[in-house]
Amino acid sequence: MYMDTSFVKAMADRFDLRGKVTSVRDYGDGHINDTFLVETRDADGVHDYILQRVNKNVFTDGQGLMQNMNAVTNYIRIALILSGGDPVREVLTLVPTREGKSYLFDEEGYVWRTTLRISDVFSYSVVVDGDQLFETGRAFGHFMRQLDRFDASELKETIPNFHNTPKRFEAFEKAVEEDKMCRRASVMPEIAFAMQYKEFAKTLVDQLEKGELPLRVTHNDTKINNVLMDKASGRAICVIDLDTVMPGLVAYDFGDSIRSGANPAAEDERDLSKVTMDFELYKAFANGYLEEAGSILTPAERRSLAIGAKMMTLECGVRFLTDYLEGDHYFKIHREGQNLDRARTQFKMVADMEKVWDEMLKVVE
Ligand code: ADP
Ligand code: GN1
Ligand code: MG
Repeated sequence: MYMDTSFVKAMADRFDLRGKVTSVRDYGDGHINDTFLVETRDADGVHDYILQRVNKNVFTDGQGLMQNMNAVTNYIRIALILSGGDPVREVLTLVPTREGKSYLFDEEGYVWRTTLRISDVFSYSVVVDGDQLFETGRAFGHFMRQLDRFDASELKETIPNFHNTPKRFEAFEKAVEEDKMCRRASVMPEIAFAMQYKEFAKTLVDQLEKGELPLRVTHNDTKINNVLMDKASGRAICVIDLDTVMPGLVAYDFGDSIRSGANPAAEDERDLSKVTMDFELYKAFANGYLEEAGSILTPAERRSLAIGAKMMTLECGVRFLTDYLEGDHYFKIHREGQNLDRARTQFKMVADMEKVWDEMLKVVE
């Protein structure tokens, strides 16, 4: 989304940054928020910050969201200090506004916030080998364990029913029925593919309702680019994008990383012959995740990880297709048909998972 540079600079100026703002530029490739890299300068040199405008259509309770982010980052920071970790590089640090608040609202009601930019890092949008995904798995497993004793009742549900897959199907069926953009006829095979999974979609929420799976504090948006990696060592150092940290199932976190990481092609790749669910990458992620979090999971939760992989991939495909049918108002697009291409890659991965389903279960059990 285009935003006037002088406006973004003025927003940056409202935070208590070191020195004078010298530049702002678009940053990152998230589908939801608007992210900017801000550079400032003072007598000590150049300083970098990450400024974000939170998407108010997606996150309707900006205040609750920022309370969550404050609570979670403060909790992790204390744990890092007590355990000899690095509280500057291993957790996000919110920079206060000039009035001492941790965020501000602009005139249109958008939340703006600033974090210290963690330096000398990179993130993967696709991985090329298992070691990279093992590291990502370790990072998200570690994050879940860090929050194991965090009081979940402190957290607002920033997006209600975020991973309630049956509800996602309801929204999908409504979009199919309404066909606002007259796109339905062109996506009949994709609609049919998704509809085969309507029963399966209930699996995790049913298990949760029956008490077979525990609610924990989970990240819920464990796309692989939400882990920052240290340039020097290649090791994962910080989990970011904390807007959806709330009570959830471990299957969601495990699953969304497989969705985004076990495919060696891009999320919007048009050549589906390049898109696969790479079983070696799946195993690598599972090994990293379980190394960190395995000891606290119940047997039912372990089994649920594979289900989560299929569920999150299916759910995300359904969400992309819903958005395509509704006119692309949720996920940012950079070209026509991008959400449809995204849906197709997800469904291709689900189809691939069916071929190795028993092996997928075995790895996590
Ligand atoms: P979105 O919700 O839109 O995905 P993110 O919070 O993930 O937004 O931020 C977008 C990108 O900006 C990330 O993928 C990461 O590359 C970068 N980023 C965000 N915060 C920081 C930070 N504090 N330090 C360094 N890079 C960051
Ligand atoms: C969005 O913000 P980002 O790009 O990390 C979305 C996720 C999807 C993902 C698909 C709040 O994540 O749920 O899995 O796109 N985040 C939200 O790429 O809806
Ligand atoms: Mg992100």
